Amino acid sequence: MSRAWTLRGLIPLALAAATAAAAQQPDEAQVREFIDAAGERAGELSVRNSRAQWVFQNFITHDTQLMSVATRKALTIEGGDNARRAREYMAFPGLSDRTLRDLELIRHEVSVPSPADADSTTELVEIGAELKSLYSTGKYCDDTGECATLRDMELRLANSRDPDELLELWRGWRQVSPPMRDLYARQVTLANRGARELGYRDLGDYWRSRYDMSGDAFAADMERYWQEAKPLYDALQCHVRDRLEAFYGEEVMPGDGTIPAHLLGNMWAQGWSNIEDVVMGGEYRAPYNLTQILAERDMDALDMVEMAEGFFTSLGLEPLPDTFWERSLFTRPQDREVVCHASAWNVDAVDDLRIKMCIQRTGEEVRVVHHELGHNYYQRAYNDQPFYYRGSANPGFHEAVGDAIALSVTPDYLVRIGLLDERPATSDDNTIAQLMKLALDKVAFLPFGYIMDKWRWQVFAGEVGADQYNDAWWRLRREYQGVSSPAPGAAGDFDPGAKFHIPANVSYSRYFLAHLLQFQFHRELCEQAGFDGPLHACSAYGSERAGEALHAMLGAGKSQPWQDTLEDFTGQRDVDPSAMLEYFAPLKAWLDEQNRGRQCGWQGAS
Ligand code: X8Z
Ligand code: ZN
Repeated sequence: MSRAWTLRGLIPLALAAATAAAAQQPDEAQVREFIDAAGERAGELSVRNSRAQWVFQNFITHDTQLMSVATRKALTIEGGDNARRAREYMAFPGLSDRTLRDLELIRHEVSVPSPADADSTTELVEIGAELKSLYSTGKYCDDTGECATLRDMELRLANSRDPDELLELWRGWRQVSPPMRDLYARQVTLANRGARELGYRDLGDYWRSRYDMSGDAFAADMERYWQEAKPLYDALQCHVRDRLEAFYGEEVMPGDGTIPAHLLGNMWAQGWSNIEDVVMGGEYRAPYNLTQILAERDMDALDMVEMAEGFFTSLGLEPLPDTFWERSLFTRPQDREVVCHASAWNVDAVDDLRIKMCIQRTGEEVRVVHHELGHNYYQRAYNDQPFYYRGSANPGFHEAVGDAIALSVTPDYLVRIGLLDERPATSDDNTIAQLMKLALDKVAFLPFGYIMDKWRWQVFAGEVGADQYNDAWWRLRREYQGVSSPAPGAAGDFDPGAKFHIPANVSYSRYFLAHLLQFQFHRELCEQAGFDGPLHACSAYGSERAGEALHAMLGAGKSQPWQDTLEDFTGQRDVDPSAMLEYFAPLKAWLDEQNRGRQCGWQGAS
């Protein structure tokens, strides 16, 4: 089946014929002219919007919010017009495969498409900015009137082992989201209309359709990847549940096999490494503790960023520009409201690279810093591509690069950069502890990474109305994660809104894919580096050969289907959970041993 046929096949035939009849048959050259001009205009508006968003997100006030709405609106209108036009052109016969693919990219340029009328666009964009503001300025004030930011609460939730305090923090943060619920529902209505005007069933169908295959094929692939990784997750869930019960006692556990969400050391129960001590007890020690090393060496946020940059330059990539250090935000300012959720920018789309983070001195944050620099290095590598190819091969690639690099943060690497004085002795015990620490983040994340969009797919398809948002959310949490709500919900609760990417409208399948892809990337980087040994012991640090292969992949941007880019880099054409399974194989064997005789599984499991 040719790609041209496939792309055209995405548009219902009757509709395509009607659209084609309404416009004049353009020739290839005219369509290419449109593509270039659209890229030029959208490129300009996008830089203007980046500047306004940067100011808004670094300085949240009434006025900066309005300024950000103005530029986002201009971009949404331009993007929407281009997308609708692209769709019309796609209905004509005779266009080359490349042109059809470019039109498809234009059709997907706006992440939250608006209906064509100006009032709807204004309303949609205003809702978007308001949701972001509500989330980012949200605080929880306790009975004594003391107020805490999300960052403060996350830190306490990571370290406290008092179930009452954990429950208060968990419930406290969920007070920010009920005011978002009706705004969110209205946004769903508007964005669905926008998606339909572009030829999709709803916004979920639109989001799923940007992976160089039909949206339905993508949904089936996501499920297939999940099924492949699930036995590893299930083994981890069973062991962690058992250890939590041993630690907190039966009265804190629900008794149905699920884990209450407030006990996992993370505000959303998406990564569990903060309760490593509870899970591993005193018996097994990881060979090093990065949080402790950072404290002992008195490293600050800047040192952590320099450490991450040093990894990329060791691969032969260019240092970050001076402006990166001048313009980035590394720590939370005390005197103003900012969006603290970490992000990476290329404001002028050339090399005005920046990150915006409220860095805390923990090992977990070292990973996030690498994650963000992965975005920056990607953005710079594809900056000379035409506008519509400036992006990652698929959204998962962008999220996987920095994480793949951080997988190379091994004890050997820490010795090489002088953060450990000597290589810790390796034993079976500390290998298991090292793998467990990582699995508590990477493996535990998988079902969460999956359900964030599964929930939205249901919502966007109209299967779940606003008054069922919370119930549908907890059904998925239970079914896939085996995690349950620790407190009965109240009418109007909107727990999904307490997670950044829901109010910020960032699709989340990208992170699920990235958690699998990063192990494939790591495996390839290690191969290029000539490493011979178990995957978890490899660091590609210092390998220019690995760096070259990586840079070639980054530089391709989205100039070709992601399957081709993945094949060029790794020789594989599909996301392959086996790389992650290989990495954690010793841990899986150990977990199976631990779980022998335990009753695993939970009520409501899929
Ligand atoms: O949002 C992020 C990055 C920015 S793109 C910090 N991540 C997801 C999250 O925090 O929920 C990285 C992993 C998952
Ligand atoms: Zn990211």
